[in-house]
Amino acid sequence: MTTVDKPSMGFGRMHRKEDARFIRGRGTYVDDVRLPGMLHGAVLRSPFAHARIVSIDTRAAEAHPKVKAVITGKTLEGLKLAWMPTLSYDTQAVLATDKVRFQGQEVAFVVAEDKYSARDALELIDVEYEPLPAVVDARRALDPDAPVIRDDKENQNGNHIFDWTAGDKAATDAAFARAEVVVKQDVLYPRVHPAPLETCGALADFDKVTGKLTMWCNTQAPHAHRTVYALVAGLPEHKIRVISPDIGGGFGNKVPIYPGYVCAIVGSIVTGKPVKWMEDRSENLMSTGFARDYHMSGEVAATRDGKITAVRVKVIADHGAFNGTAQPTKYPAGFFHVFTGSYDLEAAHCEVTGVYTNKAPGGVAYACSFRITEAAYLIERLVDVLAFDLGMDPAQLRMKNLLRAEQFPYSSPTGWEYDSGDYPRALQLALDMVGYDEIRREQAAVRERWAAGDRSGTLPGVGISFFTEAVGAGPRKHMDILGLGMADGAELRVHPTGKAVLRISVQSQGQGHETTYAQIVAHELGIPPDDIEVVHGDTDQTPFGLGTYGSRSTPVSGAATAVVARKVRERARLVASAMLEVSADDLEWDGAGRWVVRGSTEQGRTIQEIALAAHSSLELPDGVEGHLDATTVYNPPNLTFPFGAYVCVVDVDPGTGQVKVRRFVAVDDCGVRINPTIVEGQVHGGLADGIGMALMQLIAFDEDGNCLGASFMDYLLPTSVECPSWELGETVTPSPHHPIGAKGVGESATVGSPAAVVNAVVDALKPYGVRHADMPLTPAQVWRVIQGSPLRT
Ligand code: MCN
Ligand code: CUM
Repeated sequence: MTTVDKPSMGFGRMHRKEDARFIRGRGTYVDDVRLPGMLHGAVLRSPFAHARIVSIDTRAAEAHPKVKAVITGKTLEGLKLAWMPTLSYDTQAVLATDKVRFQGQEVAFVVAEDKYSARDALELIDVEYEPLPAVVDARRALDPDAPVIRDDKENQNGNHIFDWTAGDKAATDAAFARAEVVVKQDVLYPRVHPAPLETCGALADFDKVTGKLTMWCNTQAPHAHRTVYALVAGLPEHKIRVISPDIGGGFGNKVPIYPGYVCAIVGSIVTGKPVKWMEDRSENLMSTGFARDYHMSGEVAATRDGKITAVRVKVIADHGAFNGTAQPTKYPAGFFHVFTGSYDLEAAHCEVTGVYTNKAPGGVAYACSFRITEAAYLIERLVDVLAFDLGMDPAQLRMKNLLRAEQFPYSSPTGWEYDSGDYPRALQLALDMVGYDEIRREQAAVRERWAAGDRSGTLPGVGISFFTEAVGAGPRKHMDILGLGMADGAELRVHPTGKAVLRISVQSQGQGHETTYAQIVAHELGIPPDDIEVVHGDTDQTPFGLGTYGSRSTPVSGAATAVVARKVRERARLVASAMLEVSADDLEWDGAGRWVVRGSTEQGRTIQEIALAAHSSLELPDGVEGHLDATTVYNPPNLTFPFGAYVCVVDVDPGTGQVKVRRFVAVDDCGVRINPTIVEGQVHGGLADGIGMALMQLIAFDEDGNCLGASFMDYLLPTSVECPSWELGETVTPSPHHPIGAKGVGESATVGSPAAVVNAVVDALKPYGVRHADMPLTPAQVWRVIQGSPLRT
């Protein structure tokens, strides 16, 4: 049994329905699925970051007694599948034919009776490579002498992918020309990786007799994948079924289509047997969708007393060897142009240049809300740099510049319309919760002691971050991916006994959709959440929609769910009017599951009674259909704009460079909370992400493009040891355009927290005159920063 705060209203704390199976080990992940006669695939990967393929000899592998097929780029060329489209209208090699363009790129695929034999046989494939110089530093990618990576493309201009701008350049330049103060800072958001605990994988089962392809795959976007398979492989779309079962974390890593998926499909077609492919940890870290890799240069114009007037930004975006990012077509830099953040500016402008490098493709992942991570980090770092230069308190500087409640809905200088917010209230709450003045007093005492020559102990630092997100992609007139509009369907059936089945197009990777979507229906219809089954992640069973990423599920599918439940409620009203023999206009919804006669609420019918009547022989008025089932497609009118105020307190040991996060206060506003426990879980996860990125995570490469550290020995995930006990607060500013006033929250804390941690560490190092330091602030990095500081003694 699950417990609910207010069972009749649906919203509130409730244990997750799906946990009943997860905590008993009864989840079904892709690797748990076993089909009769199933074979196993393994991918041979390039050891070089950039090399011409001279020859591939597969004879020894084919001779392995347990090997059923060896597939190379040549095999795929015959099927016109050697290249596939990416979600950004680029192409990506499924298996390399001409050259390899990043270390870990897919070169061949072996299908064998078991996975060990498949892996063994990889070593029997002999590939002759001719190494080429690699492009590793994105800032060098456009140099005239840089080797050209994508010589497969016609009319390709060096390693250039796109130039993109937003905002008003002339107005911004004018504001800078007038400015009393200008600060400038280069800020790197390094390459990091979402590293979901379950790696990517698929089980392809092509049935030659029916022509049907069933694809078990841990994808965040099953419907979009089905459509892309249909377009790429030429299979009819109704003959493709994508089943995305339980997923052990996605974080954007499971949005793209990876070569291994296509190889599994081809393997199944070639062998006539189901073929499973699961990557290992190193493959996941080396070759699948990474995150960030933005080289940003920001400038802030302000008055001497700290009123920010304009922001100007230039970015070199490293997209790796194939432009495989998943984001709405119109926005090659995602939603980076929300970089004006939470502040009231006169003007803003950004220029983003995307380049190819000899690294794995990707860029949009790791709870980024389409690059809002980069944007929020940049502006929050810049505001602290301004505070540093002006000698102002960073909390006061933010208070002075935050948008005020009466400015909403707010049109931003780069084209967004923020739906609702009360920013100063959230920041004040966070400052109160942390006891800001008290911590500053403690810090002042330490700094005094330090200045007097006693340098024992650690240096305390306080970092603030205020962020605004834009989530819920998106309005069809502005947003599509590969031409597919970003609306989502929902279907709701109510059985005769009043139990319901909700079918949604989004796919949970751990966010608890089976619970929260049931709660939305419960809220609208008064059917208890335990009586509502939520079906998701199977294209044969659910309506079309673009999937779960960009924290779009609640803003889009959550809205679709409320709307479809309201449709059912209206149908129920007509049936109730027949039951009660009163006009439908005389009925009102009591908010707790009953249609009642206006003015005499004891006369009414529960939704369960109405459901039974809707399936019975009760005579219904002309034009009223039986049953209560309904469907809908929701096209959001705008994005939702959640926001938050975070304060981090750290203690830095200047002797070792060690950073300890002492406290972390997070005030989030995601509008109406469907399930506060789940929201808090999402925030906890995102805060841990922030500590990971700020202090320990980096996918690094040497100058030849070798990936340094494709294992959890080098790529560190934060644990409870590194994380403090989170202190959460909330404000609730409902979204005015969302049917239940909810905004997305799944990525908020990942977006907002890195800046708070970095600002805190830089603040701690103020006695050394440190104004900025790039992530990750590992002990070595902190130590380097101190060594390079002007005030080191
Ligand atoms: N929710 C709520 N009230 C709100 C907003 C959300 O109760 N006002 C609930 C939702 O009903 C849902 C959860 O919080 O159960 C997250 O909702 P939402 O913000 O809509 O985000 P999505 O469901 O679209 O999830 C995507 C988001 C993304 S893009 C990444 S990346 C990320 C994240 O979710 N990946 C995750 N959180 C994750 N959490 C887990 N466990 N695993 C991942 O892979
Ligand atoms: Cu940018 S990671 Mo989430 O959108 O799946």
